[in-house]
Amino acid sequence: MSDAAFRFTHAVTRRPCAAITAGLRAVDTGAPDLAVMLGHHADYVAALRGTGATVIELGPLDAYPDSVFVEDTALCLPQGAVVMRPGAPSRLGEAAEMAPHLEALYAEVRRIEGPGFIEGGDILVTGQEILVGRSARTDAAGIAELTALVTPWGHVVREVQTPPGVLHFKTDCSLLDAETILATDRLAASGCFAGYRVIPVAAGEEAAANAIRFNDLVIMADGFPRTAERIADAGYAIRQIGNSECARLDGGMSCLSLRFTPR
Ligand code: CIR
Repeated sequence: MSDAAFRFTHAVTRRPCAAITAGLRAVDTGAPDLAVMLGHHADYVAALRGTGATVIELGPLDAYPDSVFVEDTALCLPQGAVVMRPGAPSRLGEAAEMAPHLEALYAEVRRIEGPGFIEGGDILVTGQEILVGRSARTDAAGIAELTALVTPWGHVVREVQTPPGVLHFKTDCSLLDAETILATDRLAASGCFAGYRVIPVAAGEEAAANAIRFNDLVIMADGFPRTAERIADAGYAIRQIGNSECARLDGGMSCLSLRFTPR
């Protein structure tokens, strides 16, 4: 089992833009408040930096309302990065915006050229494999193209299913360590985590499942006390960050960064 799945020297984030009020959402609960979101975002970046990592903060991109959710634009592996092809038409251009930043950090950057689609939120890299959930944003052709790109780097890709009505695979799960996954019951019930230790989020706290393990910290959204207690009881150090505004746009802790150790 390798710690490479959660020990990182670098992260990339992007500050939310004024157009965030037009971000995609499944259910409209009102526009996010940019000032509040900026505060949460600053706390998030500080938590990443506090683990000793270098955090590259990119500037706001008003042409792309959802551009704060950088995770969907790329998959960053030790051997190289793969620029995604988002399935949301309004987000397609975000991937091209990210590519030069990755090229500055990595010797090798590959691209999903299509016709398939794939978003980083559907990809969970564990200590042993890469799980990719088929969803409304990620299709079989996108997964096949990713598989062809990363298999030569020694990775094993396994296609799984994002639950119907759930935005991304990682909306419902997170890696806590190389063999431990935090997951909702609805996702774990599919059997896709056989062979892993699963810590279930508490009933009614499904939105807590989108967390990240980043170096010594589990960074999770605040407001989920029973799930936080379960994670702490399992021995992990937790940092809780406000997520009220990103949650209005179906975003959470994983969406806000690319996390990696370039070779
Ligand atoms: C979207 O619908 O694309 C954004 N509003 C939220 C993206 C969240 N990203 C993620 O889960 N990786």
